[in-house]
Amino acid sequence: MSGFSFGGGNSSNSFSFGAPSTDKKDDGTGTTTTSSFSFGAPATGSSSGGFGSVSGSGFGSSSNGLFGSGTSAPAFGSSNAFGSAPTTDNNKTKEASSTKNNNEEDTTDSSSMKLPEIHGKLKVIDVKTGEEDEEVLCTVRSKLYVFYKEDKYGDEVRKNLWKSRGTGDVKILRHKGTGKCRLLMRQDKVKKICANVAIPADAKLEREEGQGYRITTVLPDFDGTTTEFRTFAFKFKDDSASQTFYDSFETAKAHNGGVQVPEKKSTEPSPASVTTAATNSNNNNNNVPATKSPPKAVPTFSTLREIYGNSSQLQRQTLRYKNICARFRALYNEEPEFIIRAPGRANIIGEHIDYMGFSVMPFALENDTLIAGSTNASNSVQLNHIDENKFTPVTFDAEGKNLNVNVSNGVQWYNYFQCGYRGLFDEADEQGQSVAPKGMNLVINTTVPLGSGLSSSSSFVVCSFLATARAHNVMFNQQVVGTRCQKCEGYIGTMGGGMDQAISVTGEKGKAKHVEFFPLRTSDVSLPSNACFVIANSLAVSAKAVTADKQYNLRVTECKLGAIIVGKKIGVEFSKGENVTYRALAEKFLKTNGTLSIAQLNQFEGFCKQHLHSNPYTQSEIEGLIGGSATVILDDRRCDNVFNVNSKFYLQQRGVHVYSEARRVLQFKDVCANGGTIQELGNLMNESGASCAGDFDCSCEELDQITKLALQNGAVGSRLTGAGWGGSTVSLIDEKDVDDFIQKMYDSYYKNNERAKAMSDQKMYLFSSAPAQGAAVVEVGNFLSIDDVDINDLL
Ligand code: NG1
Repeated sequence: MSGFSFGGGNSSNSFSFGAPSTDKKDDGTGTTTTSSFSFGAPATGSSSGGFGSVSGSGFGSSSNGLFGSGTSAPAFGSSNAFGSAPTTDNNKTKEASSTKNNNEEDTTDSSSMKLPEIHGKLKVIDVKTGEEDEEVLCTVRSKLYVFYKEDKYGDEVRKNLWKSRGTGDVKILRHKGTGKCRLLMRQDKVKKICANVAIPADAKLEREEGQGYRITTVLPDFDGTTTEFRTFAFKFKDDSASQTFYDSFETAKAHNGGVQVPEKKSTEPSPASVTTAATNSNNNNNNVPATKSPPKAVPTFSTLREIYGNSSQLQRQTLRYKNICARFRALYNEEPEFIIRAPGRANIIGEHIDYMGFSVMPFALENDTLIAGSTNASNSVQLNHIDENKFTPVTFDAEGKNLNVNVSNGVQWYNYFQCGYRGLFDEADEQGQSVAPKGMNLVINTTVPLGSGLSSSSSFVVCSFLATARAHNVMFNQQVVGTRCQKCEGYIGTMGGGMDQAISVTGEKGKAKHVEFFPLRTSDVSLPSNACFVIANSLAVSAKAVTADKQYNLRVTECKLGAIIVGKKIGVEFSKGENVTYRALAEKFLKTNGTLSIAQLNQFEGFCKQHLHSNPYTQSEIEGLIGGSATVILDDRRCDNVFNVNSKFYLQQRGVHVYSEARRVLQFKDVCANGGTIQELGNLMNESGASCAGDFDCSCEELDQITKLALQNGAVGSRLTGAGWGGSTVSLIDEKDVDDFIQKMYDSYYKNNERAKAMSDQKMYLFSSAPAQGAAVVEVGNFLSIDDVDINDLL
């Protein structure tokens, strides 16, 4: 069994394991791979909570829930998907003979054991204890396999096979003292530790969706005498479980930062090639290797300057923070324990493709939601908004994961808070952390204009998640928060992707982000130095939660149906419960899970034109083509509502938009990476806008007018941003022209606009914005000591 070996005897390559255990010698025992097993773990929490039809008023722009629909994963069947699994009598004999040994091993106290030096190349481990000194980053049910290039059974030499190590709880543990993380899996049947491995900082997880939620990775495995890199495969019950594992693994890598995997010396085939022949070719068109940021912690700041810079806004922001503290004091007769802020966003390019799995390019705005809070001794969560005339105060029981986000009588403003609140408990639960719900006192304030397409809803959900987390003394990294908030915002009833929550959490000052999904990850985008963005709100309110059935959710549904039908034509099937996306369609067909190239996206745009007609489809035609009830196949109550109120479905146009827009995002990224001009970027934005207004039909008269005026007034590119049907535009301007541009836009659109006249603050509808800081905890103590502003000067 060759694998990877450690290079160089240099101690800088050393890394730490958790406690080694004597029972982890890899002999393939402890398991026979019979074809059935069940997952005892409770279902994840992302699915419950009603998705009633959405109506009513409230917090303007709405939300999402790509995974949140209670997707029931197909049960794990046989292990055949993993290629040749050992089911021979030989195996059974081995298992039987090893059981006693395993049980003995199980009683071994591993807490004082140390990993010995290995060939002088590794240091003695610094994680010297057992699980009691480690916090659990996640516990997920999994089936585990290890890849063998060669394995001998009697005279039989078998090559390239996966051996099962059984089913059990896989945990990622972080040592409380050293912060180092390891992965541990204990097999159910014989309670044997079947994996105990370090997680190097550059370990890679390969996800193989459509392969039974399988994740493969190469990790250093200590078998009692030697350490070798081995290829592991984890198979989870569904996407959600594999996502949880993925997120925690990435967190662990970040914690173990600085530990490098030595150079590989083996030519061991990739696990994908063994069983699926999938080649993860480098088909990313971007010549510059993307530097993916590892997941980071949500930052804590003690001064507002760190968040808002030295902008002219600093004084206003200071007053605003003082105001929220003063209100808190007046309401609850105490100081807040914390303040959380989470921003809205503008999307530069990549519209209506996040929920189809494709990457987008947004940036965080300075406009944000604030929540000041503390815990209370009662069992009630008290919500007060600064603008209490518009947002009536509300109190609800601290029910944690049992809270039902009830939107059956229309979406109410506080439902968004409840999404984030519930999301925190869902996440903790899924990660195996028990968090007892506490009562909370809270005050909310926002400067993200509602219904403006700038994601006021997600900034509120993210802020609520973090406030609840902070109050309960738990915290997750940015990637986990972004991913979870995408899911939990789905309790509102719209089927959104994860763009808004992702950028609200990961935003950084001065940086636009290329955001990719499944799993969520971001990389920085360097824009040309003269690029400047101006946000112009059409002032046509885009209340997406209210109109979801006829607009946002209809589009998501049209895309899913188009993907199923094109799939039927080209021989790609989706299974029940699978998240149907245009990206998954292409990846299944191409047998890849890498970034799709521009050529591949063009190919699939062509498939949409070829296999879908441009006339609208009816429900019955669709059902004839997909071979059954659309509502049953899509398996999502929110789609049922779509079918109840729509009779025409424009599948070709939506598919063409999605693939062409995904392509434009890659082109935009390439232009930035190659030092291109703002005019080139502007052209792509204009094409995107035309595709949104045309093929995707998500514009409106006001948005069309404003983009036209923007181009006349000096923008090099202008398009609607966010979901559309109202809301805002984003325009790209040469920095030197910005003041002139804003003046011209004011004169040509807002000066005589009645809605604008009714608003005192131009910054709520027309403003330039550089990429701003993402969500953060603000140290209240420091803030409260600021006395140099008069509280009577409040905003
Ligand atoms: P807004 O405009 O914030 O409602 C929505 C979705 C995004 C994305 C865009 C269109 C939510 C919370 N946000 O944004 O995920 O799909 O539309 O690109 O649903």
